[in-house]
Amino acid sequence: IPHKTPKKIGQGAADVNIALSKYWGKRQVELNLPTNSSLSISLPGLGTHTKIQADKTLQHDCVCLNGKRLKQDDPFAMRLSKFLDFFRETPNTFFDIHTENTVPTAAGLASSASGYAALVLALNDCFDWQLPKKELSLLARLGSGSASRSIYDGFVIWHKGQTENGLDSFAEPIDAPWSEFCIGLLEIDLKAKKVASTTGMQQTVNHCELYQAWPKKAEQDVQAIQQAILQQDFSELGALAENNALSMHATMIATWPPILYWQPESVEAMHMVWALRESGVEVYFTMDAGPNLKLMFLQKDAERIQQAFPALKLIRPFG
Ligand code: 2P0
Repeated sequence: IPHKTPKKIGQGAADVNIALSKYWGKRQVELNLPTNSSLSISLPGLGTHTKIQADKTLQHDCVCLNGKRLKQDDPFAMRLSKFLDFFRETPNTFFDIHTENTVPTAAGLASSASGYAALVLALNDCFDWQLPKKELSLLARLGSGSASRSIYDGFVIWHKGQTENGLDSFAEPIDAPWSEFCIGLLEIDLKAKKVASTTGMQQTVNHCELYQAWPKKAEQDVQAIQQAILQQDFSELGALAENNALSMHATMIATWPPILYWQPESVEAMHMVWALRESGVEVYFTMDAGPNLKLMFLQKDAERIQQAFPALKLIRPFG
């Protein structure tokens, strides 16, 4: 990072993303280096907007989340301050941060992904670094792994990288807009999750025998899903993504103590998706570290799917 003095109020905005091939497990915790590559789709209009200003008169960082000033010992504020330690001009330069989420915080909709991506974009503006996106992605990764993917719109691959310093672990866009591709958000429960992703991942890596099989499968899925995107083969994409999500959840369930993010209503919704598919409507689901489902389908089937799930929030990533 070029050493520059912070100039002005910096601003940044980024969207959340949903992984079609998941990031689950770190080979190095401090730098958020993943055990496997992952592939996502960004959701326009759902995300985070952040403003940041360096202020030499402050005694500590001041964090406002959705208009509410957080206490210094709030876990969200502490995680943010730890990340900002990378960027202080002097150890006593603190920041005033205002961040607004248009997704519920910590409800399995990856607000940390859009949050750290927006923060890095705001820092880039504040310090006038003018960094290329690849480097912004790398910096966002240091805040939260999945944030590396939220630097871009559309389909995105985060390459796991191999080096110990992580300079080769960043995301890049896949240039393949697909106007018919739809995502539907099925909110089961928006309360904050009980097991944070970071904790869940480490518990799985350390206490699940099935996890051994995961990194190889994940790498194959990233490649196969990328092919399906490039060929616009929706059936292949949906099947691979649903299987990838269930395989990730299988490793969580098989860890000890077990981690099960699903609620009874999540399982009910899975059965409804499978029943719809059997009736000839092509719809697939994916799930993250929470009880909510994200459906994948094509625009031509949107009406049928909306009828089956009236509460569905429809998003057209390339609309
Ligand atoms: C993903 N998740 O690929 C996976 C699927 C959750 C399940 O990335 O510890 O908040 O900050 O690097 O990025 C959520 O994990 O974890 C996540 P940290 P992060 O979307």
